[in-house]
Amino acid sequence: MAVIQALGIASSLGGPHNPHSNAAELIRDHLRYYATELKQPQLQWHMVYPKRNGTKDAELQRLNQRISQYTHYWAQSNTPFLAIDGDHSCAMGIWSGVLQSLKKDQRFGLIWLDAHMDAHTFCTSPTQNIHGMPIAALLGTTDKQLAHLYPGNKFIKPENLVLMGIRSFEAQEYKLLKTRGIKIIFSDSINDFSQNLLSVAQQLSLKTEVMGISIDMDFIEPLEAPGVATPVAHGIKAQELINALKLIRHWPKVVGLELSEYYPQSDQKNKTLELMEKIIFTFYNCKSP
Ligand SMILES: [Mn+2]
Repeated sequence: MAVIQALGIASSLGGPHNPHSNAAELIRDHLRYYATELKQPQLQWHMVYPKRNGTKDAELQRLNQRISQYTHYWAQSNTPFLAIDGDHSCAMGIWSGVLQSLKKDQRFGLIWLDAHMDAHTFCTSPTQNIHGMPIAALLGTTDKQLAHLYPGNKFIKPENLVLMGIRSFEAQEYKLLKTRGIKIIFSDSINDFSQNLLSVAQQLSLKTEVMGISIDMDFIEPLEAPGVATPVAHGIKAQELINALKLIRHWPKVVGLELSEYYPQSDQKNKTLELMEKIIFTFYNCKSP
């Protein structure tokens, strides 16, 4: 199988806890152990570490700039990639890079699986945590402070973004998304996630040439994925996500997969770590260890 470019981002600068994240390193090391036995998936790892100087905003701005250079290059050369980051603020760099790589006739569709809307700005966020803002940034509906953190000047079109699994949000976020007509599938309206995801992917695929999937691990039921920074009850069952990913894993339009918000300190007996590995093995169609 083709080599998958894997980007590990050792940052949780945008979250409420420690700014360093060892999430990507843990996954990389576990996968390396299995990969020697199974020889799959063939992941070529690139690690990105935040540089420790300046303000948090300045660090995140530089970090997302660097992230976007990787994904820009991979998307431009149609090279599939996996990105693992400590918190969802890195999605700004990951998907901005893909947006910048688009040729004139190409459009980009993003499926965002998350318990939260991540559509705050500094003006509306009660916590000021930047991991709650990447959707607003990707849409280009920011305040000045958030705009400064976003690399590039290409934004996602509202009609090409779908949020699924939402069950925790503030009124201002809902308003921002609603006024732009963004499709939101709330967690409590999902009965058959595989069918829901398949139909979302099919619809997006009709109007876009390049697609991406971003999975915030808090999308999943917290009893099955406790290792997240901001758990919310009543998530999607892990097995439902695995089954659903099997339906879309070989779509040539899907250039990248992001796994975000793994917070090892809250994990229980590596439950979340092992689930992430299962997601990666499933998505890249390898035998699960
Ligand atoms: Mn998120």
